[in-house]
Amino acid sequence: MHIRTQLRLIILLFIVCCFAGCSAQRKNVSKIVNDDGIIVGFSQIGAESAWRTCNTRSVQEAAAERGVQLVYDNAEQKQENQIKAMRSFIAYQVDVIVFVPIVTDGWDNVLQEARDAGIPVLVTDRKIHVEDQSLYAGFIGTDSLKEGRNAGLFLLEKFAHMREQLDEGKEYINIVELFGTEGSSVAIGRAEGLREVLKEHPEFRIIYSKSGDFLRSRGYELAVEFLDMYEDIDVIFSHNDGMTLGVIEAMEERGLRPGKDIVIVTIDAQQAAIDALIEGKVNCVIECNPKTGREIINLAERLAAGESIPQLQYVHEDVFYETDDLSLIEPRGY
Ligand code: GYE
Repeated sequence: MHIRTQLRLIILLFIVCCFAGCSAQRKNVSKIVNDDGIIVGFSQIGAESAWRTCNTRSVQEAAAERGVQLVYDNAEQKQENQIKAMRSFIAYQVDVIVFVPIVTDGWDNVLQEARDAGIPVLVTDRKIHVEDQSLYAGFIGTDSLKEGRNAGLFLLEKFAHMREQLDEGKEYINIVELFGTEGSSVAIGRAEGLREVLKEHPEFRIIYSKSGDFLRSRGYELAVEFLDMYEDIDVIFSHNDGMTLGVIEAMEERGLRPGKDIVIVTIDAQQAAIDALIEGKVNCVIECNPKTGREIINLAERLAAGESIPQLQYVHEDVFYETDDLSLIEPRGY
């Protein structure tokens, strides 16, 4: 290994230790060593769902494939840990920073520091709000507004068919929403997209909306709460499969039939959700694609080479309906 790279890696370990307050002790800082590939600092938010671990794996595998040295930090769901990690990447002078912003706000300063250090930043998965859009080179990830809209369109279709099954006197179609992480662009987008589509249809009303932080355990706890509170729930709109699986568990414990007694719409399309769709326990699964590693590393290499990249890139995503030929769905791998 070239003496210069060895020196940079030793300095890296030292600086990561200093900056992240020995976050290296947090088992999360890892690196892949090879000859002179570019060095990418990757700040991931955590491991809260099967989606997240698949996303991390996808980036790590793509980096290894391309001979890119990936300095990975898991912020354990804390923005301050992400900012610490990004400052350690800056101190070390990585070639590119890639980060998943856990929430939309609070990144202006550290992005300014990266720019002052001449390090391009790629935002992935979730979006940010910054005064100066040029503080980051580009975004690649999901179109959460579209995901929310697709959920709304499915409900319009579903209840158009169910209208006659609903009691004559039933005035409203009651929706319970399991919100993702507060302040995250994906939760905000999914919620907005649904409301945008349903605003012209006042018979649909959201009677309960709480954050389950994308966690299965929270999905379960909140289900116990809202099933106690309401007799007449028609729809559960869950911002991710992890929370949905918790809901299904709680419903079945009470002898309720998910997907039949209550219509369920969920987002991510991990294998367990597709299995639930096949079993009729959920009615619509909206894909959110975690396998963006190759695109991310490709964009990082272009940035390291001084190229510009598109400011906004959405990854391809499908919707899986209960009425589809579900045998055609490829194994999800997460
Ligand atoms: O839907 C959820 C994860 O940011 C798109 O975060 C991602 C979301 C995904 O926890 O499972």
